[in-house]
Amino acid sequence: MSFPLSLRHGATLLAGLALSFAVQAHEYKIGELTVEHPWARTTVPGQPAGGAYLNIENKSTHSDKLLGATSPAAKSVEIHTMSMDGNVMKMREVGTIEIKPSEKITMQPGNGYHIMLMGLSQQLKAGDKIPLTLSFEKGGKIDVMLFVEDNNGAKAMPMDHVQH
Ligand SMILES: [Cu+2]
Repeated sequence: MSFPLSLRHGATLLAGLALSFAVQAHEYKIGELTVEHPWARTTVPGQPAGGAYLNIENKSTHSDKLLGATSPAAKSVEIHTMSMDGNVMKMREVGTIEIKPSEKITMQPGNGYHIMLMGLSQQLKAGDKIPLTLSFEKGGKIDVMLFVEDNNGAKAMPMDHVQH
């Protein structure tokens, strides 16, 4: 499923991202996989879904695959991608992400991959820490903590994932 998203909002989100990286950084290593700075955007009261972002680096000589994720804070967790289709930004569920040897996957609001927390059981507030378990084909399960961070983009488009 996809729906149009204005470019102007994408630019606002990127500005928010730059700020959030300056605030905090944390990372997790399992084997040759490194998960950097998992974080989630704040949500407004009643918002059913939220976006989460992290970077995954594969330092091994073989490919691995992110198969999915779970969180006690969400009914389900999906992996999505956003891309440009002419002047329109579209998003769709991708299911899995392959990470090739020496490749680094970066997630950010407004472009490329992101993680969707569907059916949130709570409002995500700045400063909250939300557990997330990532499942990799070869690397197995990695437990990380999403740091909930406020950013201007979250306020600019609070409903962006409601229509999935
Ligand atoms: Cu999405």
